[in-house]
Amino acid sequence: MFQSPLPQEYLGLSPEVLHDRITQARKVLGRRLVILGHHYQRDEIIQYADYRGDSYKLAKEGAALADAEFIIFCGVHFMAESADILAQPGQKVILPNLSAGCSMADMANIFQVRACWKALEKAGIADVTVPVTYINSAANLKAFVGENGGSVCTSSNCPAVLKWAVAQGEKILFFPDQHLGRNTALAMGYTLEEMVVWDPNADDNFGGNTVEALKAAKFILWKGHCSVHGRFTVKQIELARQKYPTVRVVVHPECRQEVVAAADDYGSTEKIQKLIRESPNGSIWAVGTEINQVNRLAEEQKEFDKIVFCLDPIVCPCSTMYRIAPPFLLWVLDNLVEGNVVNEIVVPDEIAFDAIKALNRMIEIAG
Ligand code: CIZ
Ligand code: SF4
Repeated sequence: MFQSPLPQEYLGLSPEVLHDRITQARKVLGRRLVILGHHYQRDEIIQYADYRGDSYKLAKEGAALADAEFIIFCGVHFMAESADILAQPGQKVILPNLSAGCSMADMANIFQVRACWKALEKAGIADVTVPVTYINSAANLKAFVGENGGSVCTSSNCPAVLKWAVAQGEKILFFPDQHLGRNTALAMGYTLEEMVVWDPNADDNFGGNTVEALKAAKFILWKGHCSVHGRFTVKQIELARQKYPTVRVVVHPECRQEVVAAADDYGSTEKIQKLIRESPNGSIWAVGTEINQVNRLAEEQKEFDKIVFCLDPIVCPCSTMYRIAPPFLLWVLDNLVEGNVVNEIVVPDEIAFDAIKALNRMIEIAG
């Protein structure tokens, strides 16, 4: 989405002035406001978060705070959309910078997904296929899934959702992240031979597959990926093990299959945090996820003599998360103080109607 430039007065403010003014505006707004911060946000933003978490936990937390009129979501666009869908009537969800998107979510759009579904219909397999979308997707894809009997999943509950899905139909169409789909299906005991990749940019009408291959597959995995998690390699894991023989390696399931296989464990941001926090004093952790979360865990766990470091020696922030910068936060807050709501994320009712079905299905399956 397009973000217009910030007014001149917000450019060049010192970190101290930004901090004072943000703090003051939050005081003025009091309990009318809640600020949510995703684990991948930088320290200069996360310090203001009333709640921290993954996208789903934050969306639920915002909605549970019925007295909060304004929810400022410091995260990326699809997260603010989910928060709006789950919000109470009257709550307004605000994304401080509209250009904070997610490159993975952008790898599947509704036209491509509809075209894929049409091809599955042509192949005679759409009616036995259950669509599952990762929460990292636009609201209209969640609506598509809701309309077609499928479910949303997160990186925490993907195994439970896929287990449900295989009981519902013969095949799963999983988008937009091929890696989360593949890693989870492999952990469930399925083999690579039972999976095909759907390339939305293929020259043919069948995502680069033959109709026979689509008919034979159990999982049709959308060719999408996360550019941050795609950076982690098996080589980095080997180097970490050489340097620290007792290291435990944990990576996110958006990493490639061979990286997940070479790690000791894998999981969502919430799981990574839990594993490290609950490990014995003195543990050493190499982590394959976004750098801001890893650095914060490293800092927090120092007092327990734990060493926590990122597998990628070249710093790898999520560049779209990074677009939520303090001047943008101050600008939306100042506007709220003056009675203006800027950057509100509103999912149209006709989309929210079906998207909520897919989100509620996930909640029924996985809580
Ligand atoms: O759902 C989220 O917040 C994402 C994108 C990742 C995770 O593992 O929590
Ligand atoms: Fe999207 Fe990857 Fe950034 Fe997560 S880390 S918001 S999947 S680009």
